[in-house]
This record gives sequence, C-alpha cells and structure tokens, in this order.
Amino acid sequence: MLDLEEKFRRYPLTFGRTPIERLARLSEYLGGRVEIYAKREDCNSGLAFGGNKIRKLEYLIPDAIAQNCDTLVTIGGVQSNHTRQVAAVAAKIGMKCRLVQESWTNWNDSVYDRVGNILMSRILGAEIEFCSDGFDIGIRRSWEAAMEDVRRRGGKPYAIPAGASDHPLGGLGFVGFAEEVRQQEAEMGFTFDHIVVCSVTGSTQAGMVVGFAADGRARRVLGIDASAAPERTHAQILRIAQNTAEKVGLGKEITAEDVVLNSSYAYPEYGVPSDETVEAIRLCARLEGMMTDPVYEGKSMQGMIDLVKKDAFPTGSKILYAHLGGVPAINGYSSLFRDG
Ligand code: 1AC
Repeated sequence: MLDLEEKFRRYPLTFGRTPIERLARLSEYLGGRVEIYAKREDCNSGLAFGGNKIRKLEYLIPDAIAQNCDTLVTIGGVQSNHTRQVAAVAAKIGMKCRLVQESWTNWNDSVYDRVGNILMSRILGAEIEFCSDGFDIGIRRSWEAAMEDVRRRGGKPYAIPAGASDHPLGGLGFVGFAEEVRQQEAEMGFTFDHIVVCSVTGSTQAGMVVGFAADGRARRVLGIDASAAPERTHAQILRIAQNTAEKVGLGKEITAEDVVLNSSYAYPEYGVPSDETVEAIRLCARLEGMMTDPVYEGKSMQGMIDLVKKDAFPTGSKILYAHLGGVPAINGYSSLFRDG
C-alpha cells in the first residue's frame, strides 16, 4: 500500500517485525466483550531495551550519515526514553551523542536522576547536560545551544528534536508500523477495529494516522494524551501527519478530525501518574506479566481499560494496544511501588 522501502533509506536497528500478542486474561477480566492485543514495540531491538524511537531513528540515521554528521544531539526529560534510545543508537553506529535533559517532571524520587533511562544513557557514553527548564514539546533553546556547542568544538551535530517527532522524517517509522500490522493481519486472518497509542510529542500517532489512512482507518487510531497539553500535542500530530502524508505520497488529505486524541487520562500532569494509572500498571502486570510505566504506557493502558469498561468500543471489537516501550522510566518511580 505505502511502499516506504522504495522511497526512503532505512538503517536497520530493530530485530524486524514486532510481535502481536493476545491479552486474553485482560480481555476476559474486562468482561470479554472486546479482544485486546498488544503490539510489542518494547521488544523491538537489542539496543538498550529498544522502544518506539528506534523504529523512527531507522529513517533518520541514513540522513545523519549522508550529511557526514558525527554527533547525534537530542533532548528530553530526565527520564526520557527517547534520549536513552538515541544514546544507544549513537553507540551502535559509532557516533557521539549529546543529550539535554530538561526538568520536565515534578517528581522527586530520590534516585530519579540516577536510575532507569538516565543510568543507561550514562553507561552508553552520552555526554549529558541537565537543564532546569520545564516540560515543553516544542523546539528548545537548550537543544539549539547544545548543537552550537558541538559545532564550536569542531563537531558536526545531527539535530533530533524531542521524541524524534518534529523532524521531516520523524513520521516514517510509524507509517511502517501500519504496513507491518497489515501484513500481520493478513496472516492472522482478521483486522483490528481500533489502535490505541500514547501520545506526547506526536510522531508515533502521526505516522500511524498516515499509515492507517491508506486503508481508511486513520480515525481508528485512538491517541491517549499523556502530555497534559493536548491542544499542542494535537496540533503537532496533525502537522507531522500532514507533512508525512505528502512525503509518502498518501494521495489523500489528513484533516484535524483524523487525529483522535483523548485528553482524559493525562492528569494530574505530564510525568506524574494518577492513582488510576498506578492501578492500571498493577492490573496489566498481574494479569498479563506485561510491564507499563507511570509516564506513557500506564496512562494509555488506564485509558483503554476505562474506555472498555464504559463500553466505548462496540462489542466484538478487536483492539490493538501499541506498547511503545516506556518501561525503563519506572525505576524513577520506585517509591510508588514499595508494597507492590
Ligand atoms: C517524550 C518524547 C518522549 C521521551 O521519551 O522523551 N516519549
């Protein structure tokens, strides 16, 4: 349908297709009226636990190499999964990595800046600077200053914005996700009615919207906002989706209505879980052995569970939950789980 391989260079960093797993016990627990499956982007690569950014970076890295860059420069919060994945990719391809870790979350676990993602980024050899600026999915001064610093020192930076999202190639990886799902659907003999995904910086959902628009399912991609700034996230998803649609030659327009973003589960704020998010994390772990996290997948899991309970999906629906691999951040939330 949308042949990315023909049009774009891809640097393989993943194991290949990610598994789709039936969540039978969770489906049953929720009343058995819908069937829930998970596509495991958290199991997509051997690069420092993988995750959704690796799929995106497969399309950015050929560009970095073609431009003779020597340093990947990116930005995120202290427990950013994205910055950890960029650090791992840089190590794998033999580039340097410069990370700006802003203070995106109001969370004070005593080891927050020492465990999980940031721990791995340090071990992976990234040069890390901390910045006290708060959460913002836009283009950041601190990130531009880091690139300037790399240049001043004689390096050639490759600019990767937060989440690899607001980048001309940032949406391609998840167009590929939709293509992959279609292949898997053909093998399994059914199609999914709804795809549930967590959204913050936007290119994961944007790529999916474009990819599933190819078979008329753009509005079946249900984004669960975790940014707590849903207007900005919606606008960014739409802009990335429209640019990506043009790039891949989708041949149809993506409109604001094609971007479905539910803003009911991001409370109390970005990076801080509600009691309901924590309950969803426990429930999913105890029924399926599948770990989710307080920042991203815990919120989309909570949203999906709540919507199933409220009968928001018609009986008989097949739901695909996209697990984007945010789990390493959970180490920074250890105080929540002292008693399990
Ligand atoms: C917010 C981009 C985001 C991260 O991990 O930094 N998912």
